[in-house]
Amino acid sequence: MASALIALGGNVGDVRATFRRAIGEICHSAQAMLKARSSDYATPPWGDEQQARFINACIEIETSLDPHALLAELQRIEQSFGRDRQKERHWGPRTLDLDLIAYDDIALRTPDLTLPHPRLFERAFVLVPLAEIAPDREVAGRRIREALARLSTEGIERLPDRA
Ligand code: PH2
Ligand code: MG
Ligand code: MG
Repeated sequence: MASALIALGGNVGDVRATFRRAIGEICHSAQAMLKARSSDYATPPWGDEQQARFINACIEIETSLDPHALLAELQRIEQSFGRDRQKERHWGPRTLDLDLIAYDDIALRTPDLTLPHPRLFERAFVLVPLAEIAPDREVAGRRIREALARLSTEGIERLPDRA
């Protein structure tokens, strides 16, 4: 079994309900066990600022799928929640985004998958939830909590748990 870190994001629809269902689906279909789940966070839109704020969260799973099989499964789940890559704009609004951030200590670069995620260290909306569940994990030789300390977390708000 391998440990995978997955970032969740979205800003269309009832994103928190989508997260809950998507996490169930990931565990079911990715032959995975949920090891940790962060809180949900409201975050200012990054990249394209003319859109609604996002909800973001991170999970850690243990999975027996290899990285490419896991990615395919995550993309299938995105589609089942209404994602259509043909119609959306880069960094634009979306119902559900599932990004594979890290998979054990594997480093790889292929056309469809780079590990660890190449923009992790620029994105407080990923590092804040990740630091909640894995502050001491090292990714690409950097400790998550130390990477986060270099970024502004302005506008990021932890949301209270939902019943
Ligand atoms: N995802 C994007 C573009 N911008 N901004 C925030 N705050 N959170 C996201 O998940 C996000 C984003 C496209 O994937
Ligand atoms: Mg993304
Ligand atoms: Mg994505």
